[in-house]
Amino acid sequence: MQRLAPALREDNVPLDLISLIKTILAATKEISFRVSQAHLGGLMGSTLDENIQGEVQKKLDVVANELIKDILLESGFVRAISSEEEEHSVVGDENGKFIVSFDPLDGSSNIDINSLIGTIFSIHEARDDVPAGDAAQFQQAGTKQVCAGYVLYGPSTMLVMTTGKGTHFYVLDRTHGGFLLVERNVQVPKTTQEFAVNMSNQRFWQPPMQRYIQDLLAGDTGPRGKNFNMRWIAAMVGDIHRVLTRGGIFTYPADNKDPKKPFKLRLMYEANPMSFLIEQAGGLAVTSQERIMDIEPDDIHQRVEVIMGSEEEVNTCLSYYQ
Ligand code: AFP
Repeated sequence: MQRLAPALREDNVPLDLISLIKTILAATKEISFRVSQAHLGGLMGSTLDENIQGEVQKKLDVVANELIKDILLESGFVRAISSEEEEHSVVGDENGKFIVSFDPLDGSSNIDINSLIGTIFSIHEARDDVPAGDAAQFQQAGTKQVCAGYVLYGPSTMLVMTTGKGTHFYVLDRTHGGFLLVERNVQVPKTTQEFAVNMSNQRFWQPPMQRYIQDLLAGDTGPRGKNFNMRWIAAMVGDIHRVLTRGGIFTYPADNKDPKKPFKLRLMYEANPMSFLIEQAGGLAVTSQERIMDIEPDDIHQRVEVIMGSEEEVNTCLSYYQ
């Protein structure tokens, strides 16, 4: 099995980007170890603080954020970083070629139940026309990502990553400490009979999504004429990993539960990197109105509606909005 760096060189990924990727992965290997230690490492449960999103921070959220932030800022490769756990972007090295957005630990509510969690990252080239600390550094569409990926801390620790030349799966080999390529050019099946959505929000959705899910639930006696299965892991990394592995549609639709917050998922460090991975695997990633990666961001913590996965099913879902 091929190691990570030779696999990236084969895809003609520039050496400085390979170095940055290896830097991020060094932090994720440490996070993977801390996650596996669970209670033994004294990192279960919450801190007494809330993050910028108004969510209670878990101790592991804070540790994972510090690990990635510190290693990136010391590396010299990044001009600025933004994280789910940081209110503002943080300036790195003036000569750094890249900016990185990340969710240090996605699916935090799964930490205490020993279920799937992961780290999501998205890399853009830094803009030379604005200062490192300028908000405009991060106002770059998803189409401009040069790399995106996640590390899933599951029964095995897996890296799923794209640099724009397909989406590839790697597994952390603990015997030598590196990620090994296990599947090149993963493809999301075009059709599916599986969907992922938090059904408890059903009454808050817009009518098109209500009708679409109702028709899935009607199964072979309804207009779709086939039965659908439902899965919800409550960690986007877990749900998207399933979609990349065996197909499906994943959605976090707009809802009116809190009129000030119609969307849940974050564009820069959840929706954009996952969209890049899904599109590179032949799937679709959209809102009910547009392609996610075309959105011009105006804030690092911006939220967005998400519908992604198997091409035919995403198109069927979109047809309910037309
Ligand atoms: P956290 O990373 O803040 O725990 O949120 C996870 C998440 O953003 C995404 O990974 C899940 O798909 C979604 O929230 C789960 O949302 P519900 O709370 O509605 O299940």
